[in-house]
Amino acid sequence: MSKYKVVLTGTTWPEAYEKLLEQCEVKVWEGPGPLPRDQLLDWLADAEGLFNVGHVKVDEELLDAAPNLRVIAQSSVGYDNIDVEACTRKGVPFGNTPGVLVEATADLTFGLLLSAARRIHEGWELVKAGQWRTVYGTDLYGKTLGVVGLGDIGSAVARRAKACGMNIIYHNRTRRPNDEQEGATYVSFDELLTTSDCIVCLVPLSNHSRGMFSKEQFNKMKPTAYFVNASRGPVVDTQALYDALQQNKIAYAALDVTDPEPIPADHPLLSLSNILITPHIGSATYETRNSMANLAAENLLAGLSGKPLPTCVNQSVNYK
Ligand code: 8YV
Repeated sequence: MSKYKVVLTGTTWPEAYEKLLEQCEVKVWEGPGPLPRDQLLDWLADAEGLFNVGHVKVDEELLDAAPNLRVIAQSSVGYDNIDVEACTRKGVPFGNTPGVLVEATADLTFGLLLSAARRIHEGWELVKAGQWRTVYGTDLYGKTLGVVGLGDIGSAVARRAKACGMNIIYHNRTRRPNDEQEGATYVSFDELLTTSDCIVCLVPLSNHSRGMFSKEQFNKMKPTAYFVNASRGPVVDTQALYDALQQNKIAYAALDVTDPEPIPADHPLLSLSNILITPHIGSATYETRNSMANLAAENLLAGLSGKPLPTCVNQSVNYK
């Protein structure tokens, strides 16, 4: 039986790659840098599957350049880079990787909050500089955590916060049915902004959420507030965040995602002392990334053989 023609926009984990090689003839971009768009479109001319390792933009242009494409798999839970409606219209199922990255991303998100609150990273920098002195932070115990986007990852963060004695409130576009059992109280966005001691943003990037944290929102927060973003950079107006931190409208920010991303070393945010930034490592553990790649490979191979994807975003799609 001839092998499926598949394009990988970057290298993936060995276990997943071996799975793909069993059934696929692959073209894989090994760098340097991101796969050039014209090269990708050329490779897609006869491709049946696309394994999207980075967040390559999948739009009408790409789909039109890939007439034989039968499935797209991406190793991420977020898919703001994918025109899902166009994929559905073109009969191309798209699979992401929810579920497998929840605990790792929640660990990193809560770790950012804890490091910011207790200045863990500042303490380490002082020790390295030969300055053995106290760095004061703030208690999380007894404080109110406001989760914006209480989904699977948000719930896992709330679980961690509850274990640290925090009170949990949240705001979603729609209330979660079992929120009280999770010990999370649904409030309006405004009430969350004005009453939270710590705010964690975990909403997917969409036309609704883009720029949802801007000057107006930061001005409503407590001047002692800690703000954490582990969703997507463009959910936050970067200039408004810089101004809020620089003017002490809020106490501290901890980000795993930025806009722009990657954030350049000379960006004004990096000149501030009340911020901590990590390079989009929410799901970056060996175990979790391997699981994500394996799930993405399962999605790809299912789509190539005309079977339902284990985690399909556009389940209404009529396969080609
Ligand atoms: C990245 C993420 O995708 O899953 C997501 O939506 O943002 C992260 O897990 C991961 O870093 C792979 O690029």
